[in-house]
Amino acid sequence: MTKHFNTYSEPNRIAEAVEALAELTEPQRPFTRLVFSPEFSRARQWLQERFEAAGLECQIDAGGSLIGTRKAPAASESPGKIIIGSHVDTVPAGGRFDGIAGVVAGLEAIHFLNAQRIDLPFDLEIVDFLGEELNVWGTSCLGSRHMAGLLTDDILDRVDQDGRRLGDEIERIGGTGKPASGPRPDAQSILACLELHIEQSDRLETDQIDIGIVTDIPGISRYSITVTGSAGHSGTTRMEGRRDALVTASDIIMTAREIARSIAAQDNRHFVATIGRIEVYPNGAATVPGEVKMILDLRASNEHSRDMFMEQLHAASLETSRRESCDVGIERISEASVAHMDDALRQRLARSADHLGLSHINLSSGAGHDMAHMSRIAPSAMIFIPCKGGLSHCPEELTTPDAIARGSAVLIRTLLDMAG
Ligand code: HGY
Ligand code: MN
Ligand code: MN
Repeated sequence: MTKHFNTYSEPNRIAEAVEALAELTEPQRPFTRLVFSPEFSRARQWLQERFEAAGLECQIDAGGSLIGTRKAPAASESPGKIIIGSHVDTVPAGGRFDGIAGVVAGLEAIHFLNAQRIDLPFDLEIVDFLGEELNVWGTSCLGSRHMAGLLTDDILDRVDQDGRRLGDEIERIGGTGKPASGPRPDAQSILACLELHIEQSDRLETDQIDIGIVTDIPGISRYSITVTGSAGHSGTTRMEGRRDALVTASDIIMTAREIARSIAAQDNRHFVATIGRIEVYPNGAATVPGEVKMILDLRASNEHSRDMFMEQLHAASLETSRRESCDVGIERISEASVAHMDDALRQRLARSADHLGLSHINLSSGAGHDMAHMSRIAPSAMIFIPCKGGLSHCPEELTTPDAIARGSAVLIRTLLDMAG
């Protein structure tokens, strides 16, 4: 039986593109393509060749994102533009589909329009947003933040442990390395920003639903937590009176989990908190730990829950610090409010899925995405496709070419719908 979505998108071509990009990884740590890495540059080159072969005009914008544009016919009166984008950078030992599926879906739209010789009455931009994943400079979504005018000087001046300044790295791959003075100058003419992404959770797979239509992307806040005690000889420092920074940090980690559990249980919208990065100094087996640095990653659709969590964490940390005679410092690194996806675009996406006979549900995103920042400057929306077991940010991440083709067909139908 011909699958209706095959009219729009070709799973074999999708599989070939995904496999080609999967080759561009650190060989000893698949699948790893960190922003600014040699693998990343090779992926950019591969992408630019595919964009050009599909007739797109390519440029690297000021923020370092790769943009392939299919222009509206010259006769179109002040055409607006629609953006379809995602990202090809990965986390360390990540997957083959997080971000990549969305860029490949954008190319599928171009192939369909070219094959059908359809001219849209607006420009269509296919975008690989620079550095969507959290990086060593502590900031994710570099390209979309820049487009939204949110990539500031203090972020660009950050230097990693090898002395690489973020602004210089952006300049090295073709951006200006300078902060944007505001949203991209043509933001007013952006009719829509659309992104296809794997769900990175298991709701669609469990409920056997083809398409997720994203309602909102939780606000991501990140804090550094520093615990300072006294390093000492593990053999001679009596148990009484120790100022063990790691014991204190462990108490804070457990308390953070308890507070997050109780808030998540009361909040019917998305709330999670994770301490996933910890550094112990001097980290010697024969030394009582003197200092611990941790990163707290907090995701909340409801800002009241976020504020309540931080209030309770501060209070609990103060109590722990007194009991353990260690100092505890909590500093905010970044904060973003919840991003609501555009209602009218969500309805168009739902209509497109219906037209294609695809099942769909509304759901909130647990992960952060470029559309969170693009939604600050233009109507933005996302669709999710199922992924195996909801796994992501690991080599086992898996979805199928058919699932990407189904999602691509929804994007293509929506473009045709918007073209009238
Ligand atoms: O961290 C995130 O949520 C996304 O994968 N960058
Ligand atoms: Mn992603
Ligand atoms: Mn990711």
